[in-house]
Amino acid sequence: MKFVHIADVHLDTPFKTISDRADIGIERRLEQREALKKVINYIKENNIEYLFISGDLYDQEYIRETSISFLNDLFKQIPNTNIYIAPGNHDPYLKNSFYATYAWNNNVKIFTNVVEKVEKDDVNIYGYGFNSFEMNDNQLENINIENKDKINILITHGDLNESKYNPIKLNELKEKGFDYVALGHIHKRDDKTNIVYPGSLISLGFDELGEHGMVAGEINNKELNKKFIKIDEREFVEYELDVSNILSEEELIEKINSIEGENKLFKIILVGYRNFPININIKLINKNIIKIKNNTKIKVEYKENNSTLKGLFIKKLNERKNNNLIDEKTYEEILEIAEQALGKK
Ligand SMILES: [Mn+2]
Repeated sequence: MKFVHIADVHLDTPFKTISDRADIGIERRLEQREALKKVINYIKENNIEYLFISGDLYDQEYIRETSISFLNDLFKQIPNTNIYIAPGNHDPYLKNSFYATYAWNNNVKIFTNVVEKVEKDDVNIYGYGFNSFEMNDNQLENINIENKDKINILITHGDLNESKYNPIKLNELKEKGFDYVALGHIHKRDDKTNIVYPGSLISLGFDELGEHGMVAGEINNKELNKKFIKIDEREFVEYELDVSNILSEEELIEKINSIEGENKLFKIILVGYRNFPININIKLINKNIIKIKNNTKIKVEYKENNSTLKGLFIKKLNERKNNNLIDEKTYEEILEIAEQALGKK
């Protein structure tokens, strides 16, 4: 049997915090839809019999019916594929959720928080999911493989660490003896041979670096073969830029705009000592750079000195800082303003 396993699509998530640019949300949501189309095309082209979706398919808070229809129309395009969904903590099977109320195509099976077993010719598929935003206990005690001769698969959304999200102990899960466990929840890909997190289908931000996609697998005579297939065209990349030798805002903007990488979305982290106040207008920056973080420090080029106005000022300022009358950040801001007002020397 051949399957595709995806998780953590988070359809309709707003992508609000990943960028300084206002238009990144709609752009990324378009890419989310493209990613889903790619999954469906792969299934069509390779006659995949099973699609496992291990939760967080959408964000309950933001999902719109139009997006559910988009999804269901894709599912209609693969009528010979059995689709199994185990709801997660972001898309729980609530009474008023689209899982419960929408007229899904008949090849779609949505699990609830009660363990169910679906029997197919050579495969038994077990699944359960969330029916609220938290699940403190797992359902493993309610699952026992009945027929070891068949291929046995478990689909769920959960955490292999202690948490409020269906915590499962890895050794207890291994003892159950599934041929494949299709997990979701952890957005970073994690492959423990036959217990697999495919990771989020597309990256949701700079805490999800690297490639993102799906797992395509095949189990024959109880032997598992699988591969990761990259689906997300984009890759989030963090890039550190030392500004210590950059002397003007123009030069800094030129340096930032020279950072290139095909299909990469950059977060630029400015480090080192700045020679001028940094406050870049994102409109002047190339589009593949979506966030700029300023971690630079002010360069102090003068010392305490009783004979100059600046030296005296620094002495007083240091006294205040040492007595905890001003914090580090305020201290740096004052220094920067002082340098502009009183000159470099
Ligand atoms: Mn998730």
